[in-house]
Amino acid sequence: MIKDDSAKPLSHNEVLKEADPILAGELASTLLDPEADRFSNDDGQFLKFHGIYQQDDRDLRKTGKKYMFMIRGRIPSGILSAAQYRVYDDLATQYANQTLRLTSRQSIQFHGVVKSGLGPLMKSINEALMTTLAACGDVNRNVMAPPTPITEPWMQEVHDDSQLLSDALLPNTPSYHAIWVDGVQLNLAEHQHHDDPLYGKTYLPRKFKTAFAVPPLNDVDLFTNCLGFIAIEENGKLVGYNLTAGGGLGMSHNNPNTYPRKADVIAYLERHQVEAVAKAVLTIHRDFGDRTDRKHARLKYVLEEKGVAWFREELEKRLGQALEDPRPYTFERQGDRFGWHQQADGKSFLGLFVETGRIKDTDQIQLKTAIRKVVDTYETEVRLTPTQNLLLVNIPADQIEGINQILAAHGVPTTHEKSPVRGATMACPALPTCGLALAESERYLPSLIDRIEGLLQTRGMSQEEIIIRMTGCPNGCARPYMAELGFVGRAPGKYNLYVGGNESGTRLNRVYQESVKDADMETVLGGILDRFKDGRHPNERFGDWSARVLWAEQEQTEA
Ligand code: SRM
Ligand code: SF4
Repeated sequence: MIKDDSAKPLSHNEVLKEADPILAGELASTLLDPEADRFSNDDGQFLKFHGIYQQDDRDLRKTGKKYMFMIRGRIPSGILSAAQYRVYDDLATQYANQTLRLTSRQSIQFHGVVKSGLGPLMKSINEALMTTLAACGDVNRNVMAPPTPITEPWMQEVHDDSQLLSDALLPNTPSYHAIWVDGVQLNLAEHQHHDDPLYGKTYLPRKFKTAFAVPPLNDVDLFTNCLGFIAIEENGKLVGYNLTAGGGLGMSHNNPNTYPRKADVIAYLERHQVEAVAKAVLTIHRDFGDRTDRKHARLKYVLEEKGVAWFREELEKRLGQALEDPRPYTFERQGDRFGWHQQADGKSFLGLFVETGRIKDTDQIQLKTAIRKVVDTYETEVRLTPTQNLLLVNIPADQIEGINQILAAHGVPTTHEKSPVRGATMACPALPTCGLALAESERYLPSLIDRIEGLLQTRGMSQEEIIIRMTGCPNGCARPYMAELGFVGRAPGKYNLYVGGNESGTRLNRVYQESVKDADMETVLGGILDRFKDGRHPNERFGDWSARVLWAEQEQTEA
């Protein structure tokens, strides 16, 4: 049953958007005020639409709040030319904390930018003809598409379609350019009636996420998106897509009205219908999403409560035509390919593992310097993956040796020397930047993986790949609910343990044990791995074994 929202008041964010449809707030005047180290809380909500989060360093909270900003780029399909990568790298060095944070949606975040650096950083991104507009906020976010270089000519068309949607679903507020490029505070009275042709005055009830996938690879985690397109190829041609809708992962502990949800496969559409279908799905969210409760405002709840049949009927009504039923497809795996690989055009690409997505220099590995040197020397195109890794692509044979030398000189492995289990990890940033974190994630996972590697080694399973993802709270930013083994922060040093996701990213996992303490990880995980080793079928993956054995046990206990 859909909730009857008529009697409930609109959420505060709705009131803000209604009052200021150009999303300008007092941003430009606060930006120009040298005395202000932060924006008001309400302006903080507008900042998000511009790709900016107001944060404070949580390590320093005991001595008072030190405000800083996180800026997220909008990088469709994660593709960056050498020149564009150079801009991000320079800005990270000049204004952020000397690191680039690759995100789980093929983008880059800057962390630790102080207010005096915010204006120059934003201006530089725009001057380089890039943007942060709609990287966050109640709009369509960065559109994802497979980053691996194409193996068939038709796959380029999937990229073209993802780029088309990325542009077609952008909001058209005049304030972004005015504030960050011209440094001007727009007069709200003159723009009070601004009405975005797609989003209307109040935009969407909540964030909206879009991805394209090319089977059998599900490297974009398609079913976690609000809107998804599964490429359907016939006789070497892209003929159309299966449409998916209603995926999303965010939930809150102890609130059963919130939950991760896998998208439904709704219908088949022809290629020329992509934009119309995307806009119809987006406007269904716009018109039916819950604007009274932001925890219940995602499109997934509309799908869950009104049903797939209702959704398809509403979609077809908006399109003015019926759609075909979905066509057959199969996903087999997710994740990235590390090391050197040949492309279809004879050139090569190199997949680099970036632990927890953080490109930085350490004493042992100078990853940031090394990538920059490769990009400067060879003008190499960079691609960001949905699993927080990086590909260097379109490399002619005569550059391979030189690239290997640069990377080796900076301690960066070019073959995948990390263990398979480490290569299949993701962690969200959590502390100290994320205001919502309940526990560590990015700073904790690498050492936990050391311990898990130890557990696997003593059991003779060091070549075992287990997809492991961790987040510092239940919002699900590193998509832990699709992992074979997921850790979700509950409190400092305590994590809910999830098991049972699969290699193809088509199955949500389930909670296995709550509030596992850091000190108990070896005992709990060691116990599970012992049982996995003894009870698995030949070549059975950890996630499949967990779903077969551990879920069945849970179901028996609950019965
Ligand atoms: Fe996320 C909020 C980081 C992908 C679900 N996410 C946040 C914020 C902005 C915290 C906040 O609101 O104050 C985090 C900033 C932390 C920091 O310090 O940088 C944050 N999310 C991230 C990133 C950087 C995680 C990463 O490890 O890469 C990802 C940026 C992607 C991008 O480039 O756009 C990121 N977030 C996701 C994903 C995964 C995805 O989209 O594929 C999800 C789960 C899928 C989904 O949307 O359901 C996700 N983030 C959330 C939620 C829960 C939303 C919900 O429906 O309840 C929040 C909380 C919120 O929006 O209120 C959130
Ligand atoms: Fe922050 Fe939670 Fe997202 Fe991690 S999952 S970045 S802790 S909101």
